[in-house]
Amino acid sequence: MISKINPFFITAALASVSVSFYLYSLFRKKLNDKIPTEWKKIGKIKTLFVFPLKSGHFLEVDVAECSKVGLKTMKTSKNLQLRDRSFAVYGEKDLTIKNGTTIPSLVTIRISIHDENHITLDAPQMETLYVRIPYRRDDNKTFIKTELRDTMETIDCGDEAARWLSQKIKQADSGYRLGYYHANEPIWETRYSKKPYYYIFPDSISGLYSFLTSILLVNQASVNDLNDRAPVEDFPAVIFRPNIVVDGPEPYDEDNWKWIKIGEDVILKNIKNCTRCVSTTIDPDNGIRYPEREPLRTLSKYRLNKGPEKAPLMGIHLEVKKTGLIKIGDPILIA
Ligand SMILES: *[C@@H]1O[C@H](CO)[C@@H](O)[C@H](O)[C@H]1NC(C)=O
Ligand SMILES: *[C@@H]1O[C@H](CO)[C@@H](O)[C@H](O)[C@H]1NC(C)=O
Ligand SMILES: CC(=O)N[C@H]1CO[C@H](CO)[C@@H](O)[C@@H]1O
Repeated sequence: MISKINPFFITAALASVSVSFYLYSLFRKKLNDKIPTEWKKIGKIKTLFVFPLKSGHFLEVDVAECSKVGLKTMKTSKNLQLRDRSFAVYGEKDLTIKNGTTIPSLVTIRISIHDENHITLDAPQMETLYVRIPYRRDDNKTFIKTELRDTMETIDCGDEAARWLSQKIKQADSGYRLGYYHANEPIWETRYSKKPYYYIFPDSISGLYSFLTSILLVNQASVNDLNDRAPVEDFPAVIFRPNIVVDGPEPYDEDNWKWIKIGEDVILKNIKNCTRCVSTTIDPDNGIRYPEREPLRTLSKYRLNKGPEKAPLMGIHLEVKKTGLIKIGDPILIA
């Protein structure tokens, strides 16, 4: 009986089943992605941070533009805007992006605006350096390796910046270089992830040289709860390197928010909880590690992730679904 069935028939049936299944899963995905219409107010924006340099010092702002690739400082008379994690230090030889885990002193390096073509590099015990923002047409592109992705383009900022950074980091004339991501014309090369549990995340969620998504949000109540449990010090929320700090809800409420709306325009989607590493144990004012691996040690005692990554959790990674301006005091709504 079976042998009488035309094999073409079987193939066609199988193909139509898989096509329907594929369409169904696309539909499911679309459903999950539908922006809700009912919102509940849970708090307001307490602080906003931009980190122009990956793992570098923070810039506290009152207002920011929330773009697809993260926060951007407002246009001033100097006509230059700084984007979150648009600069990164990379190794001259290994062409690998550096972070606070291996170089804690990065946290003391400040990037600010000098004029419309120049940024300022500042750090304790260092003379201020003015660096021209390199143009992409300078034909000075390099590919650097990042934590989760194979390669990303960077535009090198020149030898003077490289010497200054190498002096600051290891009192040498070379070794480290400054890279810049020209996000006004984003170019996502091979930004796929090397870790299986990040593999499903598309390019559209990514920030520039940020670890994963374009926005990290931290709830002040969760930081307060951690401080209540920690044996010493009052750790500031900024050590978790958030872009948005929320004032209002109960500790760890943020774990369950699916969608976040800020003010009238900006809509963000919760992508994943944030697993924390030792770069959260560095004092942002001097780059010195807090004693006893705190506050990570305390956090590990009660907030260890049960997922594939064994690390304590603080904050959530967000994708920007709708862009716009955000400012301190703006209401935060969730769905
Ligand atoms: C920091 O850099 C180290 C060494 O390259 C890497 O193993 C680690 O995953 C990075 N961590 C983060 C959070 O970027
Ligand atoms: C964090 O996310 C992981 C999946 O990556 C999940 O297994 C875990 O339950 C989440 N933890 C909390 C507290 O939401
Ligand atoms: C003008 C400029 O920034 N030139 C730099 C381009 O990048 C290389 C290294 O990748 C540097 O050596 C140049 O100084």
